Amino acid sequence: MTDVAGPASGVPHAAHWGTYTARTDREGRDVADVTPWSGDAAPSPLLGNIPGSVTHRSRVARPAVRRGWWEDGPGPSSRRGRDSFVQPPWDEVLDVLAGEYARVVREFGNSAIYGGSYGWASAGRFHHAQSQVHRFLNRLGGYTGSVNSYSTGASEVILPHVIAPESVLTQLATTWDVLARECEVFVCFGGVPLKNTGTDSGGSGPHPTPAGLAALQDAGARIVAITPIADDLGGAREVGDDWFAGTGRLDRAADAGAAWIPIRPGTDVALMLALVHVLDAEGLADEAFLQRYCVGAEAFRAYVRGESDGVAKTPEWAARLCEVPASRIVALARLMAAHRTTVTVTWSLQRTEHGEQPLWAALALAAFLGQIGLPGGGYANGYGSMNKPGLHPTAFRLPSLPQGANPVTDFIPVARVTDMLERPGGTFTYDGGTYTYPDIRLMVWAGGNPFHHHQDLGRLRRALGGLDTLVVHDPYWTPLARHADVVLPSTTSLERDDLAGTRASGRLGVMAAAVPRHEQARDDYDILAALAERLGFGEAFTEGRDARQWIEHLYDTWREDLTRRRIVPPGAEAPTLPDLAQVWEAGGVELPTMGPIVAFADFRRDPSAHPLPTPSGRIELFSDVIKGYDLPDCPPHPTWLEPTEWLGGEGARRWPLHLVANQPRTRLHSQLDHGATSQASKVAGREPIRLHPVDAAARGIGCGDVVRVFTDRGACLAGAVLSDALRPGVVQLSTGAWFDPYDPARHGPEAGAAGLAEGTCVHGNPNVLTADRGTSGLAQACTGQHVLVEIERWDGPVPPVLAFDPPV
Ligand code: PGD
Repeated sequence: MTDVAGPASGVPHAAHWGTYTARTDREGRDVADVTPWSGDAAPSPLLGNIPGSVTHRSRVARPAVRRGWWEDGPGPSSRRGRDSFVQPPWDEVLDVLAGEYARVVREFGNSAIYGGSYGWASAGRFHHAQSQVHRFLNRLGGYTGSVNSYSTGASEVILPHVIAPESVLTQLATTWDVLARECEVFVCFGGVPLKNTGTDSGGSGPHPTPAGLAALQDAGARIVAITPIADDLGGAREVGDDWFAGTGRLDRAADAGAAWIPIRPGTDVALMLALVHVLDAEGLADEAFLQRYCVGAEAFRAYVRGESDGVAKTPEWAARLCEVPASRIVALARLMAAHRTTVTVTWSLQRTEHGEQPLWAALALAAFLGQIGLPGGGYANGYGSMNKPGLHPTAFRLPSLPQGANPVTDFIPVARVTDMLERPGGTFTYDGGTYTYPDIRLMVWAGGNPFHHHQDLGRLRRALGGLDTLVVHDPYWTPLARHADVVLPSTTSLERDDLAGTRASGRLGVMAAAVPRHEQARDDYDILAALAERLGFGEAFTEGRDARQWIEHLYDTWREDLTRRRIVPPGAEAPTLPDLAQVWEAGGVELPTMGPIVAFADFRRDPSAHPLPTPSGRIELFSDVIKGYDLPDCPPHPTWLEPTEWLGGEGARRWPLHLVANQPRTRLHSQLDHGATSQASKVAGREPIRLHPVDAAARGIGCGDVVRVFTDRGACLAGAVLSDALRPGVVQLSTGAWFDPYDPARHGPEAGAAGLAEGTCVHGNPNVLTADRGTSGLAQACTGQHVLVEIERWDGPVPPVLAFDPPV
């Protein structure tokens, strides 16, 4: 494979956000510039974060151990995140850490190790950090793991009960070519935010979504973006009721465009129910579809009509909640019923309290329209949420590292991590079961950053204090690494060979090492192999292979399975694949992809021959299974449930602004926040927060001001940007600014003297504000998207951002 590139040469490489050629600097130690892959029509701007990232000052140069842990041994400590670090040699650190793994297993059992290690890490089929850790821990005898993701935690649990697994909805969504040809009305709850479509986990190839959406617009489809933020769909604008009131066939030339319905955040379910109410009341519901393809339509209809709870879900009822005029709701329902209509919901809507409901209510709406399974009509999930839905995927699985089996049965829904630490022995419900939180003593994290992804960071910080040991593998001094006891410097993907790929991209790409390893950084694989050796299962972990031999092994066995043994999905032909040397030479290999897809077409054609994988085999608008769970916060049919934090509730008197903490447009999550693209977006060195000019004026805030954003749970500083793309009362602060808690000793006492509380994130991380509560007792998923806040101009001394300055 690769010898590290010389200064002028470029090597093929890939990130979750795209395929590119990396050229190194004169010394060959860092990436000087990147050139997007020629096959990518819409390269992600996130590529701009890569140059300079390998040797950035925030790299972990050598192993580091928290002084208190090194000197006093493992145990609970309030010093995590505040202590200094020592830097013993690798071997010494590995010896002591292996001893600690052995101690915890001996004294408390394997379930006392939390190894969920949630996170995106970097692209790569072999060096995938989480897979490596799981393989290691399984060979150690197991660990407490996590289920589901922060991205789609609610979808992953509710959708299999009511239509199909989340992966089916996203992998096998109707493709953009079919939509452009057939779809007349595209109603998108959450819009189609193209900023998210640069990314897919594993290493994206082409990015066809912008062109797909443009083709739909060019074909004259009426696109309706229902979101508090207009630029969730580029070019969307507020329009009058007459825009929706077209009858007969749309005049594609005259009526094309995107309409913005600036809904009050968190109230989409009310709007969806009212749309169903109109369809039902006006005889526009497709009764034959409901009869043939659904169960539970009558119970759900009784709820919509108000027969079961005394409240009819009329447009007037909904208008009071979602602040969309009743006349507009009626016009939209009629428009949808008259045309080939797709209803789609972005993932962000389910990352809220009761996040199961918008998914289910949108499904019910699509079912009442009766177009599920028709080309260009029906129900979808996640257009605009990633570089996945609407693409032509490959039918073949990709090579991956075998992780082995985990003998420990304890687990948590991934976003319950703080609860678990706070309440060992306490119980929680999840998808119909009641489970007990284990007593965790050692936590290991590789390739993830809970100080980015988790909610209520103050609570998380306190909860981490109860551990005996926190181990973090990361290339960078992330906020999690700063809170760790043992920090192991990982290589970045640019320092190692690997293969990249996602099924949606239909490509397996080469990730060739571009530069040598930084300082004392090691591959996660080598670190874990060295620990495994010390713990007596080195051979079981490595199977006698080094990294290069593993990549060859994974590729060769995968190729053998597909080509010679012809283990391929039904209906797919075995592909022809070159050997690895040829793939390396070519920089990658294209895989055959599926043709145009119409989601649920087989089911529509013959629901008996192609039943859905739900208990009834049909779409469930009422679920007996969920009824049996008897959950107050997840009733057995789609239901409007008032969230704890929304602008129509009591809390809004004190916290009058609804903050949307969405995905950033300038980086992936918290990755490479120090990169050029991300840094260029900062305002006064902080994360930009967008406010409507009216809300800003009411608070005396001007563009570029530093503001303090606060709730009862915590506060952060951010840089103000005024924008009328937001509905008044709504503010937007993306996730991913590295958590930088104010500490007078580090940041200087002046801001504290002016009233800035310790722990305030001086950089603008919204997860100091968000509540750590699950979506419901069903999925217990992340609800970080929404929080009520207040904002004031910060006139005191502004502390420096120190998040990227290493603690040693
Ligand atoms: P990343 O910033 O991608 O965030 O949360 P996640 O933890 O995945 O973290 C990946 C880490 O991996 C980085 O620190 C990076 O340096 C490290 N890394 C990269 N390569 C390697 C490697 O080879 N080895 C090792 N050991 N480390 C590596 C993302 C999560 O956040 C997600 S998916 C979503 S969708 C959620 N969204 C929201 C939201 O909408 N709103 C809020 N408020 N909060 C959210 N959090 C969630």
